[in-house]
Amino acid sequence: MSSQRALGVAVVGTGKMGADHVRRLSDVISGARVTAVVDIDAERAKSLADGIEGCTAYTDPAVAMAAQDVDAVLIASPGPAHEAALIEALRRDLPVLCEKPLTPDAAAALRVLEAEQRLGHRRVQVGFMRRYDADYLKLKKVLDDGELGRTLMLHQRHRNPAMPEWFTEEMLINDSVVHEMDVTRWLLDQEITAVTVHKPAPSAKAPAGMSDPQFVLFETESGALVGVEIFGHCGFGYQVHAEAVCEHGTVGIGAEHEPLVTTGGRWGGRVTPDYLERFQDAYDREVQAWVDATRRGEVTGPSIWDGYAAAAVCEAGVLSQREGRRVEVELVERPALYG
Ligand code: ISE
Repeated sequence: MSSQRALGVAVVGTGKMGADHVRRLSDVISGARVTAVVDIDAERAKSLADGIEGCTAYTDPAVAMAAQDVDAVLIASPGPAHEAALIEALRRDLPVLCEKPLTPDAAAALRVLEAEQRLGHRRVQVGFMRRYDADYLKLKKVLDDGELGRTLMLHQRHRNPAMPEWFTEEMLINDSVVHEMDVTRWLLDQEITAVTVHKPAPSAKAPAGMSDPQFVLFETESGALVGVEIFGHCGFGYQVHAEAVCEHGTVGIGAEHEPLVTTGGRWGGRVTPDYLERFQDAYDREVQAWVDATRRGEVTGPSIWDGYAAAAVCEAGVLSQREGRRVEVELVERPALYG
């Protein structure tokens, strides 16, 4: 592909996240255009494609990837559909941005990792968008600068106002805490070695069959302890906090994202309603970075190794959630391709 031509992107999956990426690629990102949208719901795909010049609707990702005007693939379908789409994209040596989770389990992630290794070069960026969030980048910089010394503990809070009715208890780990798994590995630059999930008395808002909130404890290679509160149905808004406790001080983000207003003898502010708004800038930066790197012929950002490592931690987390015990994380040896 000539670096002058806009990158033709096939967006696979047009649910909440996929539709938002279609809008982003069409209206916000430079250097790319949506040439294909893919959804098992043919009507949904068609109604999206109809609104975009030069865009074709498909129901089969493999057929879309074979189209002449498709240079790259953004996968935003549900997790269980990722493996087949990733394997097909890798077979065609197409650049991919794959939403998290890479795959629902570590075995599937390993199969994808092996497919990329057979190719001999990286092709896939995994959509851990918090790595592109301005607050998280500042937090990472303070830790990397080293003045605070070693990180001993991380406190993280991840609150959602409510989850869709199909959201399961396991998804609190696989779909939500997976972000804190990646953030922890990235901030501390090390692997998570064990997970223990604790369940306090549930909120009255917890749906049947789901203990909500939960407290997830990670142990890491250096002996750091990382606590994550995951609350799926807090009711009041979307909040994500992180605080690192280091040898010589602490550094935190996410306390208040919105302006603080004082009036009428009171002070306060708005809580962001959902992750699309809270992380809008991060998603924009992430997708722009992917498009720019792809047009330069490079692959940057979180790798399949990061997706695999998070999947292995998720697996340990779901087992701990089910059995109420500490579970160790097992990883294969890190291949040279991933540094
Ligand atoms: C959702 O799928 C996301 O990825 C959001 O970032 C996360 O906050 C939410 O809990 C997930 O369900």
